[in-house]
Amino acid sequence: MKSLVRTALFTFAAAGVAVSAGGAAWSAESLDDVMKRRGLTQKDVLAAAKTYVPTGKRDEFIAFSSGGQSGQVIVYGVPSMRILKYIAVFTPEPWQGYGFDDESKAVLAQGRIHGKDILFGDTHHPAISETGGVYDGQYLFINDKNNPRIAVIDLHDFETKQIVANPVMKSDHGGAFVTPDTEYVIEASQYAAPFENGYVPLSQFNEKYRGAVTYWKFNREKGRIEPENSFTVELPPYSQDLSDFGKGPSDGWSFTNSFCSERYVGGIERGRPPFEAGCSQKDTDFLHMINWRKAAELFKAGKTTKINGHDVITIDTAVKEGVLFLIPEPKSPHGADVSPDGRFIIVSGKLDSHTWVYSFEKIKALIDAQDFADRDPYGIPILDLKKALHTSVQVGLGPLHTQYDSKKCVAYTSIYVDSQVTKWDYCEGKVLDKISIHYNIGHLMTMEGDSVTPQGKYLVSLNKLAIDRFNPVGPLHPQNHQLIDISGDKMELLYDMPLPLGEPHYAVAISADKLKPGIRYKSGWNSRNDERSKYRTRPGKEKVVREGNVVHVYGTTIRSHITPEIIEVEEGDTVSIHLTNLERAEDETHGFAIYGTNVNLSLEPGKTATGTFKADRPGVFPYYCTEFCSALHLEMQGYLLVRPKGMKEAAVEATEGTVYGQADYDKQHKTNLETQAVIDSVVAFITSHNYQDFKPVVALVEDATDQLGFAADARKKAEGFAAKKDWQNATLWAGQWWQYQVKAADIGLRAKTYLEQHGAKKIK
Ligand code: CUK
Ligand code: CUA
Repeated sequence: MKSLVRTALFTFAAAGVAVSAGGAAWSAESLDDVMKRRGLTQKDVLAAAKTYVPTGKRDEFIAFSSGGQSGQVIVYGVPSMRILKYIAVFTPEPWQGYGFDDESKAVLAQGRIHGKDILFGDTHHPAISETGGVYDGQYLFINDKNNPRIAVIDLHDFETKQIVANPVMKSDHGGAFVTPDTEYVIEASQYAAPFENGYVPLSQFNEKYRGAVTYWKFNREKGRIEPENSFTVELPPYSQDLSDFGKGPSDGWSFTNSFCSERYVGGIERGRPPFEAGCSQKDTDFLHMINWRKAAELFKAGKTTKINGHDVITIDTAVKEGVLFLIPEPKSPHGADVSPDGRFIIVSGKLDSHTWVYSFEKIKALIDAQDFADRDPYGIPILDLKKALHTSVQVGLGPLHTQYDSKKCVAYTSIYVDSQVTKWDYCEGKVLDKISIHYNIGHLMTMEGDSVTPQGKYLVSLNKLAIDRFNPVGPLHPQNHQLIDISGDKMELLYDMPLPLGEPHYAVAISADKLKPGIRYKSGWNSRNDERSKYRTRPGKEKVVREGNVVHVYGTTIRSHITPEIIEVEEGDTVSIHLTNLERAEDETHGFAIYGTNVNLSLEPGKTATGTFKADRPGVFPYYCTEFCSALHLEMQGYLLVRPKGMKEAAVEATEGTVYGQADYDKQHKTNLETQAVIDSVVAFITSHNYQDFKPVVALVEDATDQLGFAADARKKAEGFAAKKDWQNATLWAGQWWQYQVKAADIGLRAKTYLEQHGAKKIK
């Protein structure tokens, strides 16, 4: 056994040798050789050098991409395009225990529609919280188009905390976007539908079907949306689409476009021309402009109508109070993107080849002068397009979305039909550059491109098709995110990243140094409601409490055991297993899964999570830790025994598989003392160096100290039993003592290696 620790030491030493041998092999082949062997051009190598992030190094930006139909959010680094995480949002995700523990099930339950669990979401547009128009890296919001909902993700732990279901909409699209100080999150409906939940025939489309924009109030301190302080502005049934909030001079306003202001209702199966024909007849649709600050005052003044328990400002009130205006926009528009300085709103027409740049200054002057060209059938004032326009630019066929550069007046627009990105100047109204992408770009994103301070440098094109870009994997292709260098005058394509998780509509990216996620929870934390769990359990306080038919198990996990290791219940009981991970060490997550129950917990350091299920049949149900957490991970196990109904409780008494005597104890005891000598030598090395200057090592030393504390406890027990000549217990506890020693040694060696590799200095 001693040799195991020794072997570990030698393995580390041997690894050191292997690294330098590898270094020699590296230099044996020149860059030219590799380029020849792999058929790489100078340009390829340059692109590789611009995106490669060496091992141990990190990315400059972090992107949050919608996961489309997966209902998740994908997190990746830029420029390496390495995927870091899938955040579970609207869909169960077992690795994070999302939808498999009670705490996260409670979050998913908030997203029920008419009481029904909705375990799928069509995520579209993520938005990062802002302070003064600048990304602050605290929260992320994303909408679900199919079931109109908004989710709140806390970037302190990258977990979904809240889902709010829209009380009046039946679908959404124009969300999530935030006000410059994140007071509100916007959600605009897509397909017009009656606000009420009953049946309304399509013959009443114009009268009863409605569009809407909901302003969800966000409480930053609590990190939650407040539905009771949120309101909706009723809109005509125009198929509202993308939205954006104003900033700077346009702060206080929001903009939402639309694409079927014809209000056409199809019915191809009844011989009527389909939606697509009827929804693209007119040359223009409408950009909706809403004075949300004034609307918020109307809400506060009670000038709302309650629908489904939610406050709605009717079209009539909105018109009368002067908070709602329309302005024509090009055919079937898509995208409504406010410039970083807030002076312009850029809209593209999918069936037009122009981007249209509206001047907010002109819009405001027209509204102030009550200079309206017309009114729509619902009485909403319509502004004159020509009078409100700053310029329009021919950017290519099928322009969609626009993003901004750090360079003044420079914008990038995705060109769907031509499969291009067009770089252009929206002040001067001229095209600067074009680059082809593969294929059919939807959204595009620049670094911090939605904020008042875009960072430039990179652009990611989110493509709808991948066709021939990647190794084939069947008829369903991955999506393709292409990384483009925008630091120079000409755009340069750097990298293709396949995304195998649904259609990512939109993404946002933030400077990595603005994100400061924690590495552990306060002990006993319910991470989903951000409170100490009432089920938290301290070491030594594990217990089983029966409340009628419900058996509560208050347990703990720590390398490498789950307490309790044997749970006995009766058939028909409901079993609620609450586990607290006692670890403080970074990345020491334990999992917990139990046969045939659909329970899987992810217990990050400090977290308390609960798995509840009905023990509806007698039997034997092994459980274990699902994260490879330590050398004795496989031994991190236990048994749930479900006795047949009415059977008398059997004393939990195991027959010994192996019987130990004094010789076994003495042998183990000797090993432990030798192991201690090895540990002491590692400790001596660490403490004789300036380890306190290395944060990761300080954390490792803390962890090792914990383990040595447990070792001391186990030693006391072993020696206690030995004194009573109970060699069975003495030997087993001596074995446990050794387990803790091995863990301490493993951690100590990691610390030692780190110090050696990072040039720690010997101190006197
Ligand atoms: S959208 Cu425009 S390409 Cu934002 Cu749902 Cu997909
Ligand atoms: Cu804990 Cu494996």
